[in-house]
Amino acid sequence: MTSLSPLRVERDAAVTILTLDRPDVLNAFNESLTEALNAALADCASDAKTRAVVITGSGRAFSAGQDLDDRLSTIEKGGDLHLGDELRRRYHPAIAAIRAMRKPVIAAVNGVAAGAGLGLAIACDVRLAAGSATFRAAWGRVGLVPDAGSAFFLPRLVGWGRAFDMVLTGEPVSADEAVRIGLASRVWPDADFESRWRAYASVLANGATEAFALTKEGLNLAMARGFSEFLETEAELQDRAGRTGDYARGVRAFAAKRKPQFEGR
Ligand code: T3D
Repeated sequence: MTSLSPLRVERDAAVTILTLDRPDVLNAFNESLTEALNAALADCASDAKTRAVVITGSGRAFSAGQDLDDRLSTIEKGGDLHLGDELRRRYHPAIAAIRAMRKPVIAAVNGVAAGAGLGLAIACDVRLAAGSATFRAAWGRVGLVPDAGSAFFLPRLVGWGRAFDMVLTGEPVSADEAVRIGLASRVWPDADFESRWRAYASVLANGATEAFALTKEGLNLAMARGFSEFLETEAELQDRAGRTGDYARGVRAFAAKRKPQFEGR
């Protein structure tokens, strides 16, 4: 397997580790990162030697979601934004690949997971959190709707009311709180985090991989029926949100490091 920048791909015995590697922008997803992630997930699916996959981030973040600088430049040029198409082309294949992967996919959430970064984490089978990690349903702060499958998975993990609270306020959820509400399953101190997730992944990679695949198939059927149809609805909703003035106001405010003044449309 090759290492595709800006994604580091590492094999540790039967575990393949995918590290989102744009630390200067908190591993925000640009075109090449989503392309590399999709290619690496396809490799993991077809590689018989890979029996568990870990997704993590380099530096102090898991991922801050879509690269908003890329979106700002389109907005300032007066270009047409088709966020629904972006989701269909770049994010939905990754989320669908994780759900379809016939081996465990673990999110080792080493720092902040926001927007589509949170979506990626909650599409995984298990979330392991570093003590300093935070989970932010940040979409509302830039005038968007939850995406990368988040409106599907978040209420299933934390319940309807808590999901609404997270999405409407965008407030960070700490790692301890994430474990308490079922958003993550383990939290370990930052200093031990990497050794702990490596050990955890190794246990899963040495498990009954075919039985795990069948287990995942059953859980997908029990909890994720309707997921593919949902992704299309999500794309349509995000397309509409991406055409509002508030989205442009949100992205400009983020770039200027100030609070957005939304007008509600
Ligand atoms: O295709 C589509 O467009 C549709 C998909 C949309 C889904 C999305 O994911 S929309 C984006 C959702 N994400 C966000 O809104 C999060 C944006 N980031 C933040 O709110 C904050 O950065 C954090 C709360 C995550 C962390 O805050 P903090 O204070 O620890 O760090 P910071 O200073 O804000 O960020 C550090 C640097 O990373 C900074 O750059 P600088 O000033 O050092 O040059 C910042 O601009 C950059 N950065 C952080 N997030 C992004 C980013 N650059 C581009 N895009 C980002 N999402």
